[in-house]
Amino acid sequence: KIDVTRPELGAAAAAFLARPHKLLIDGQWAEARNGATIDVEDPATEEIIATIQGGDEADIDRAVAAARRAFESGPWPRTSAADRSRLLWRLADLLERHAEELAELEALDVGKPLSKARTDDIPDAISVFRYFSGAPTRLTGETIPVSSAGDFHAYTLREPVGVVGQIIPWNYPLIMASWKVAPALAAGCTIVLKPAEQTSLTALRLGELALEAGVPPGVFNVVTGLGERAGAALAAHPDVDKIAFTGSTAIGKRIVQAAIGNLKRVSLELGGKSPAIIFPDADLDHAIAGAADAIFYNQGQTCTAGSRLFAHKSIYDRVIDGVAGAAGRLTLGHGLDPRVTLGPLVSRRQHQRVAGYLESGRSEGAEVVTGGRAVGHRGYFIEPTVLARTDRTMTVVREEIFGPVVCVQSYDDEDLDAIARFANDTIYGLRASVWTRDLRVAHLMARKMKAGGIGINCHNYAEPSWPFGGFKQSGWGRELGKDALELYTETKSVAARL
Ligand code: TXE
Repeated sequence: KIDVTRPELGAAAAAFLARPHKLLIDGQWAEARNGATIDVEDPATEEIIATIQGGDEADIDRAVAAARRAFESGPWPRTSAADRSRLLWRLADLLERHAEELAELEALDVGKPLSKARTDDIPDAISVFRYFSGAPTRLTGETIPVSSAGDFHAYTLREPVGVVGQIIPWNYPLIMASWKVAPALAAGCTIVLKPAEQTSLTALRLGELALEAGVPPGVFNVVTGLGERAGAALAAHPDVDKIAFTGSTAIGKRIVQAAIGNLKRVSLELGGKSPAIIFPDADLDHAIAGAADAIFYNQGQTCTAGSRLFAHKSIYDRVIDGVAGAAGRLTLGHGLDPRVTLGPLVSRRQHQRVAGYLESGRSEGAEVVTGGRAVGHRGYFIEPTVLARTDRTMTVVREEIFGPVVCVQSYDDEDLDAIARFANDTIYGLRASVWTRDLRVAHLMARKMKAGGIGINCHNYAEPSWPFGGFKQSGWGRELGKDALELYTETKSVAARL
């Protein structure tokens, strides 16, 4: 039985919820032109907690026009690097001042445990703004050696790419906003952000705080609305210079098609089916706890989630018992309840999708070691689930489930190439982790795995300075770190005859 009574919100979060939620366009709060609204649900209780605007093509048009004006004739791209830096730092300070309010809103909106929103989501987003506040003053071109050095002086400039559209998902709303907004602002771009329709609250609060920090009108616009309306319009818009997207691989492909019209720049951070590989020599207590956290963290709704677990035959039973034991120790309930360590999934749709995968795993012959069911009389809860005896032919092994469901496979090979081939057998390539005490094995496997991020004795690692992105169908480009600035700048080459 799951306790889904919603604990009281703090005064600041309650006050935010009670305010009207509008679109941020050109520094003003506006209603959607078509009058449409979207109800925002508490995924633990299915109650409506707020109503946001259902922006569409017309609102995207207005926001893009504002961003264009701000880019061409506003102060932002011409603001000194030092001032851009100061503003980003100030925004980070404001987020920090409102950290508890943001954590409560995030926990309520996504369903995630408040303890994690407090220690991870909000501080991580703040540190991304702090990291990129250092970027404007370090964003430099190069002097280029040329063959006729006496006659020519050649150099490059790094210029902002222009008006940027950013579409983000619902699993880490404020973190995803920070990964996209902070580097774009640092580079001098202007932005139209389209948050996920399920979880737009903290993006709207970020909009308020950006105005308070002094971001000029039109530089940061937030248009809430459905993906197929507002999102599609943004991706296709002829006056958007770049689109950055995080979400499903299926929609990522549609973004690419929509971007073709004006060949806007595209960066994509898409799905994953990431392997965690435990070697027999690993510190098993540590590896088992790590593998469990790799899948159950954020209810499994993490693009890097360790959803395929590989354990050597000699330790397979112990790994299964250990991960199932960790699943059994999780407490399901309302994210705002301090005892809760596993919240509901974000939406009815996601709940149905994951329940469908559980059904498919069972019918394809996977052994349900623990969990395996939707639970609770209301709310979108799924038991943390361990599926054993899975193999590469099963849908649950091939497709991203995006729920607290891990598929365990055993291997008996000693050959690292064979193990890597086994674990690389996926269309995705976002993350891979290897768990071993043997440095040679760890670093050789790091080279052999086809993934954009490798964890050695860790899995869902992220850090503002550490580039993040995927191989294969997990995406294009790298966010965070210096690489993120590549996404938001054009290199201009200048040659001068002397
Ligand atoms: O994602 P969508 P959904 C995966 C995960 C999950 C599945 C479905 O497997 O089960 O995707 O989730 C906007 N044009 N990931 O359906 O639809 C949408 O409004 C432009 C992995 O919620 O991809 C939202 O803002 N935009 C992922 C964003 O795209 C469109 C995180 C993501 O929604 C659009 C989320 C369109 N036609 C889901 N349609 C990760 N990489 O972490 C939707 N959107």
